[in-house]
Amino acid sequence: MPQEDSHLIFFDCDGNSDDLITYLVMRRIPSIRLLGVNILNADCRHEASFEALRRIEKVLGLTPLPCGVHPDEVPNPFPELWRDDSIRFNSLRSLREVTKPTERPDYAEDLFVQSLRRADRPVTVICTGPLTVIARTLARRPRLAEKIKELVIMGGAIRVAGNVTHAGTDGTAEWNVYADPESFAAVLQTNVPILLIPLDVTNKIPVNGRLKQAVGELCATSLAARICHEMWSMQEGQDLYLWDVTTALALVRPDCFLFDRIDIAIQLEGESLGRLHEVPSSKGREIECAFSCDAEQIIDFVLKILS
Ligand code: AGV
Ligand code: CA
Repeated sequence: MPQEDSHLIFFDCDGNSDDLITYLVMRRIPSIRLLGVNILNADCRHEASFEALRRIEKVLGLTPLPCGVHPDEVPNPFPELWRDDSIRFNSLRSLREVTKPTERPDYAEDLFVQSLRRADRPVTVICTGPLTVIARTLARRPRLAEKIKELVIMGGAIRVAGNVTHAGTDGTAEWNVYADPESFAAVLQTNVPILLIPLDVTNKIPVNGRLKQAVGELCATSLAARICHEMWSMQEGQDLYLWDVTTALALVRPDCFLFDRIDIAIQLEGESLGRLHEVPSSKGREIECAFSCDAEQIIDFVLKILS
């Protein structure tokens, strides 16, 4: 594929299994040119996820890509138990044999700024965690917005229930938005094009028995499949979906999704903190939003990439 036709991508994630599997999947898609990856200390322990990412590269024989971390805590932290899973990734059978990285990661904001500046054309940013680093970068260097082609964001629950069920919340918000609502709001204030992949879509792709079995069958011949399978087995009993993988695929397989242009607003206080509201046209921030997807086709595509 000629270079101009490839997707030039920066990956901004927060280091849970789904984020790392998204990284692994993207590195196996020929039309994706990945410039670098940032890991936010949100749904993980950033040192542990950085280590796991380097181990994944090593096991799969991939050249290490520039990687940054953002060590600050987000305003509304993710559950400790979910975050600790990232420590356990490093002792999975497929990952524990390779040595841990000796180099230090970059600072997320520095890496993001450099990657955008050096890019020969505007970059698509795939965001699968809170928007902390994106918001800070754009606040300090608003002109860099011109180097962002689009933000493809996993977040929000528009016409369905949310997944934040903390005491004091009413269950309408989604975790990535809830964890740092002010950053999400700040990004809505910019004029960077946004493509949102909310729970409305990702609810259709649960990591269920059928998907686990299909990936399990690939394990005999695919190390990539083994890494995924081991992560999911370790997180057995958690209510997992292919949230972040689906988000990356909205870019390379738009044919599998139904999109709509809508206006949204974000709730910044009260028990619906972090809720995204769909508001009448021109009353909010216009975005492109996916509302539905062809789950069969998406799963088939993921299985092909992992095989
Ligand atoms: O809300 C979905 C986001 C995605 O970016 N994350 C997980 C995905 O990486 C938060 C989340 C919701 N439920 C979770 C999550 C669970 N049961 N375990 C870990 N993280
Ligand atoms: Ca995530």
